[in-house]
Amino acid sequence: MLKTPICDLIGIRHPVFQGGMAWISDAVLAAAVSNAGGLGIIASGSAPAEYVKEQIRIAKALTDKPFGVNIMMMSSHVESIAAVVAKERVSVVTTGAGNPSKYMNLWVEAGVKVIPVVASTGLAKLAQRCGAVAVIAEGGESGGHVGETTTMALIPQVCDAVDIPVIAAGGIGDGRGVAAAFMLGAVGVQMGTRFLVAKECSVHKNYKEKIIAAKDIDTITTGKRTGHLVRSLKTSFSRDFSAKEFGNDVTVDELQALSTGAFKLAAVDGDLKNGCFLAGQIAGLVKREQSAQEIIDEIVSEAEMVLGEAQKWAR
Ligand code: TUI
Repeated sequence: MLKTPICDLIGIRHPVFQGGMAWISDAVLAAAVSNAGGLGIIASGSAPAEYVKEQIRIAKALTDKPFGVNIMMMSSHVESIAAVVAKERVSVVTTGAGNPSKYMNLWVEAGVKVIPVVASTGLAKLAQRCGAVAVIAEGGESGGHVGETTTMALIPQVCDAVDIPVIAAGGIGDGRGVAAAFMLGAVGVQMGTRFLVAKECSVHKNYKEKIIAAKDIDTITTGKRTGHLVRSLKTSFSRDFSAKEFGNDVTVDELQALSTGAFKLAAVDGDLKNGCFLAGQIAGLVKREQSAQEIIDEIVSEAEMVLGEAQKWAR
């Protein structure tokens, strides 16, 4: 049993969150993770509020356990989605890719527990001041939109900066990662890449196959010039994008246009040529498709073992 303050705070059995991955984390995956004792999270990505409302209703029908909704702050639908999660009184809202402080009052008053994803101590402190019950500190090893600081360096600094519980994300894919995160002061973990290959995850099979085939050095970050650093698998799309952004003959607007729609092409269509396959650096560790229950049970028992043996180094 891994029992930490985050378990009681949100009413979950295991301190394991499933990351909200745009176009990937739907109600079926979220409910499977919540039913397995973790915290399942529906991603809203760039979808409209009606989609999010429908997914919340489906998840409520599939599980009586707490689940969350992730809101991408750069979405053009952020206002209406913020209202939907308050109205539906979802247990937990996580936010990403921006500053959620404008909406914190609305959610806190609706009894929604807000857990922002942060990539710096500054945003972690701001989140705490605005009423966040915890923060997810995400290192640059993670997939998708990333900060520059690694999980190893970020977690202890965020833990020192705030009094609320810290969940670690970025580069965590098994029980060793969970144990390490706990040693850095975190009381829970969030994983995206590992849950992407869950049996209950409906992402295109090409995507799962690419994650399972990936090795340690198979991800790349692009987007330095557009200001949004994004980590994805090395593919013809990401190599081409990388070459273009280091050249001078393509404008920032043209780069932005190139990436529009590429996440969906990967997740929904499995488009190996034009898709952008977001994935964390831990993809190389992910070896097979398993049910959400198997993933959580395996990770928890590995972490228990590693943590149980840890004192052998300190006699
Ligand atoms: O948000 C993510 N991962 C994502 S979002 C996404 S969609 C996207 N589309 C186009 C460009 C970029 C992204 C794909 N993957 N993870 C959570 C996360 N949030 N990681 C880092 C941050 C973050 C970074 C800076 C949060 C806040 C922040 O500061 C904003 C501020 O105003 O201080």
